[in-house]
Amino acid sequence: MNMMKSCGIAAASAILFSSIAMATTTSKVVSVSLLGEADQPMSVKLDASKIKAGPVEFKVSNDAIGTDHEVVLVKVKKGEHIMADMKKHRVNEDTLTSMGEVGGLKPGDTGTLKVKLAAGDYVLLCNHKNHYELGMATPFTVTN
Ligand SMILES: [Cu+2]
Repeated sequence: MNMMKSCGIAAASAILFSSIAMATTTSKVVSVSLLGEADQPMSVKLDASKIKAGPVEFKVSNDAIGTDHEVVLVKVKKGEHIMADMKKHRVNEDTLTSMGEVGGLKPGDTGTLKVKLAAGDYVLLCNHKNHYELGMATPFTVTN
């Protein structure tokens, strides 16, 4: 009887321990690939475009051959399209809700952006001159 009881406690504490361990390691990883050369189509490619709310780690890699890139994570309203400033050929970051960025990536460089995201719609974009207009943006959705 006593044996049974202590086994039960051991099992319960094992479950408790594993759920604590999980809580500290459940940061989801999303790979972000930045692609494109000057005057050619450019893109931000993700290995997951939808995740559940919580901590996220964006592992960003500039996979271009000879062009610097960056990535900015922006919170948007559902269905919102960010317009570029046609004179500056960039989006105006002052009017956007930035959640963070990995800037100044030379070709081959990598960087990480760690954030905690609530459910909603986001966009990952590169705001180097002309890059947004050349296609460097992709939607990202966080669900409950
Ligand atoms: Cu770029």
